[in-house]
Parts: sequence; C-alpha cells; structure tokens
Amino acid sequence: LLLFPTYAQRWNVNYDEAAVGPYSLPSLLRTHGGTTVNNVEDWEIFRKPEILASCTHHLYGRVPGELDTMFVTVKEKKGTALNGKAKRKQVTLTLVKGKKELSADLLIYLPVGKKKSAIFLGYNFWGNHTITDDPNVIIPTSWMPINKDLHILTNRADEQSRGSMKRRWPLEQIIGAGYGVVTLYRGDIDPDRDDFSDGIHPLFYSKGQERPCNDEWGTIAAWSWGLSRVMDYLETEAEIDNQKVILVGHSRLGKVTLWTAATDQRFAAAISNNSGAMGSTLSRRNFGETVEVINTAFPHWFCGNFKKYSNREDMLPVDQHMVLSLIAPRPLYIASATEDLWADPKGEFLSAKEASVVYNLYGIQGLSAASMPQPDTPLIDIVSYHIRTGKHDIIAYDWEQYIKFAKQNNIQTSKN
Ligand code: GTR
Repeated sequence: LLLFPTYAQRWNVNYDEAAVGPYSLPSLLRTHGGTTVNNVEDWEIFRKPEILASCTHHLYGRVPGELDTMFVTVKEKKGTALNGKAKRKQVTLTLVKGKKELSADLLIYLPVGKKKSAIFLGYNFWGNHTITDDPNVIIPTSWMPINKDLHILTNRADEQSRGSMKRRWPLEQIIGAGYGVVTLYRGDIDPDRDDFSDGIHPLFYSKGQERPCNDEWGTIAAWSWGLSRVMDYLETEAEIDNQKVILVGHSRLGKVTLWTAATDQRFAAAISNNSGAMGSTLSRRNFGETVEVINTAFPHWFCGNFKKYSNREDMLPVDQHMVLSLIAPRPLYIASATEDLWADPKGEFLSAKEASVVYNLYGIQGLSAASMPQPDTPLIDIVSYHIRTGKHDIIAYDWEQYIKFAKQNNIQTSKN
C-alpha cells in the first residue's frame, strides 16, 4: 500500500490514525502583534505579508537577487501536433546574471483556432520529450538522475525515454478541452540533487560563496522562481492569455506550484497533485513523511533554516495551511490518492479546510465538506479537493477534474 515501499520502509513513520496525537496549528488570522484580522484589507496589508515572510525565512528561503536580463530564443515557431489539433512551439529562455547564464527549454502546445489560450503550466520530471511521443520535441541536455525504468542510464536523456511519461500529460484531453500546455524540465532550472554548484544558484553567489546562506533559496524556491520567469515570458506571448495561467504539479512539483502561487500573484490558480509533506499536508500531523525524513532525503529542497525543525514540527512558526492561505482568493485544487499514505491524504484535506478561513474573508466559502469525501467523489469549487483511488501519480482522471475546475472557475480560453 505504500508509495515507495523500499524507500518508505527505511523510515519508521506513523501510518496509524489513532497514533496521530493532538496538535495545535499556528493561527492564520492573529498577527504577530496579537490582533485578530477580520477583513480583507487587514489581511492583505498586515497578516499576509507576515505569513509570506515567515514561510520564506523558515521553509523555502529567499531569492537572493534579480537577473540582469533574460533572452528568449524561438527554436520552433509553428510546429503542428496531435493530427493538426495543436500547434507546437519551442522556446529557450536564457537567464543572465553577470558573466553567468543558464538556459531552460519550454515546450508549448496550443489548441488550433484560438486567438489566446488559457494554459496549464508546470514542470515535468524527466524532460519535455517524455510527456509525448511527438518526435519533434527537443531532448534536454542538462543533468538528469539515473532512472532505469525510463532507460536514463547516464545522467543524460536520449531517444529511449521519449514518450515515457505521457500518462501524466493527456494532451488530447487537455487540448480537446481548449487549453494549452506549457512545460519545462525541472533540471533545466535546478538539477534535483544536493549540489549547489549547478543550476540557478551559482548565478547569484557573491565572491567566494559556494552554497546559499541559511535563509536563501533551496531547490523548491528556485523552481518556483523559474516558473515566475516563465510567466515573464508568457506576458510577451501573444497567443497565450497570461491572465489565465493555471499552475499544475505532481508530488515535489506540486510543492512547487503551491509556493509559486503563494509568491507570485500573476498566476490565476494552483493545482497540487499528491504534494504531501511541505506541500499541502500539515506538518504537525504525525502521519506519513516527516520533516526529518524530507530534510534527510532531500536536504537541498528547503533553506538551511528549515533543518532545525527536524523532529520539532511543533516549533515551526508556520504550517502548510498558511502556505495555502497565501493563494486566496484564487482557485486552489488539492488532490490526494488512496494509496499515497506517505503524503497523508487526510492532512492534505485538513490544511485546505483550515486555509478556507482566509477564503471566507473574501466572501468565498472555501472547502465546505465537514469531513473527507469518499474516494473518486471530487468536491469542485473555488477551493477543491479529491482523493482518487490508486497510487501516487497524476493521470487522466485527475486531469479530468482539473479541467472541470478550471472551467467552473471561468479560467478558460475565450470563444473567439
Ligand atoms: C518522495 C518525497 C515526497 C514527494 C515525492 C516525489 O520521495 O518523499 O515528498 O515529493 O518524492 O516528488 O515524487
């Protein structure tokens, strides 16, 4: 039943609901000075910036500076795909700081016959070429973890992995519903390994610096910042409606969508698929992956300051419902899977429910259900939730709900 049996079994984490124990969450609405906020204005002026600053300082880390410039190179302008139903475009963003630069390749599919498309934007795990069989998609040249199942045997991808993750990107379904897709490989912005000499971090080092300071960005914050740079580009892209960019991400990349929407108000909505610990689930609930586990297995994901909270969840000045609250009043979808106990589905539901008090300030109901819905009965609203039967993954069923969610919230491609 476990997500990664061999991996998860190495850690002695709790899977017994009866053993979760009591916890008390930091208040969303009480300011550091002790006043309780009860309207949108006070929330936005006082409380929201406090929460954003705390989450930045203790969890994800701050971005240390700004780029000098970003170049856009159009590699392919007018490709066709999906039997003529989609246009394909491939663009490279070159991020420049001082004498250093880094490039990231975007793969763009847009529905044919639309002037400006609403899009889903998210990273992929294994390269743009893995999301489809389309032979024209450029293969990344950046470092990649070895993955025998995908035939990635040398830390570089090649033809053998083309199309290998297409179950996670049902393009026919998405394009058929009138949405575009923009995606990029996570490792183009920052390779997913505990090594701060590569990826985006070194562009911002001061002289002699070799890794981020304790309050500076880990890899999750770097990936989020990368999506904001993609948004900078999308704002110049005539065929995409930049008011209708929906963030989507699975697992660690779901953690990224939440932090991206929390830090950048330009995104219209966020979807977190099975994001679990340090994504949507409550850290204080002792169930599944813990802070100690994530800090040990993925020491590069969060900032140095976060290390001190291993086994000390109760000392955290924030919890994940507070990250979700920063997304209000924009539409938010949290999704779990029944076999993904590692991610603590109940904790994912509860944090969305907790964050709803901030949606309430905006006159929005938030997650209304008193308790978790049955599997495969999505609650689709401004704050949405489902738990799908099955494993830790993002599949067509999940996308079907995300498309409904986007349409219901009127984030869709205009008719003309
Ligand atoms: C796991 C990690 C989870 C989740 C997952 C993934 O190993 O413990 O927090 O992020 O990886 O991204 O697939």
